[in-house]
Amino acid sequence: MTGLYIALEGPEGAGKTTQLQRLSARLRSAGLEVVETREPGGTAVGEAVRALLLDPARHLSPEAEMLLFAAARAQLVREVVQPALERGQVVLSDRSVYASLAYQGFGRGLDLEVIRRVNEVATAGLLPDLVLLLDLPVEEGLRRDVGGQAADRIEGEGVEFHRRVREGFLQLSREDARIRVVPATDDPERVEARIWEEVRRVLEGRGGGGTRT
Ligand code: T5A
Repeated sequence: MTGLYIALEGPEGAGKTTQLQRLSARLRSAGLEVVETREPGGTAVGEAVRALLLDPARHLSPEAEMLLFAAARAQLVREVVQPALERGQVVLSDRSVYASLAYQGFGRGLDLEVIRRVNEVATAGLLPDLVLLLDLPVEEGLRRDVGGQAADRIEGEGVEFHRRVREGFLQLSREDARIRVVPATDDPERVEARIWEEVRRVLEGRGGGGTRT
């Protein structure tokens, strides 16, 4: 595979969607072909699963939740991510398998090794080449995210849950060199510039796309 697989991660309201659009524009200006996607979602099946996962009226067990995220991911990898990487395109994904480790692992308390094994099947061992972890205090992210809309099922978890998720992401970043922490409290222009530095470094120093575990 010759493409490049980049995921944006972070606690709620970190600015992933905003920055994904800005990064996409920069990459296109540099002459690269970009495929934008999101998790859960990005395919017809994945979007249906997303609606189920985020519906505040549903009560899902942590195990069912983890498996549904993995099911949506399995469809996305085969239908969108792998084909785009094979075409040599850049895949920009709003979230990835790392969200399952942070939310279902650190947040819900499921065993990280079990999540890894399930997702090994879901992703066929494909991991992002680069994970941009937009980090900010949980309270600030939740404040930004409100925007007059009702919280989805996961957003609506208590602040302690979201603190465990943030700490989980930071712990993962200390153990995994593909995760780069980008402070997300600055204004969007500064965050964008910082992200571009990270991506340019990877573009300059790399060969093939997507990393097999
Ligand atoms: N999930 C997901 C799991 O539990 N397990 C998994 O495996 C996966 C894949 C859906 C939920 O599913 C969970 C995580 C989530 O709870 P999501 O759609 O990514 O995932 O949900 P959110 O994280 O809530 O994403 P949001 O779209 O709400 O937030 P973003 O994308 O991080 O932030 P964005 O860009 O929409 O910005 C939010 C607000 O802040 C402003 C924006 O204008 C907007 O109003 N903003 C800034 N304000 C000030 N300074 C900046 N630098 C700003 N950047 C953006």
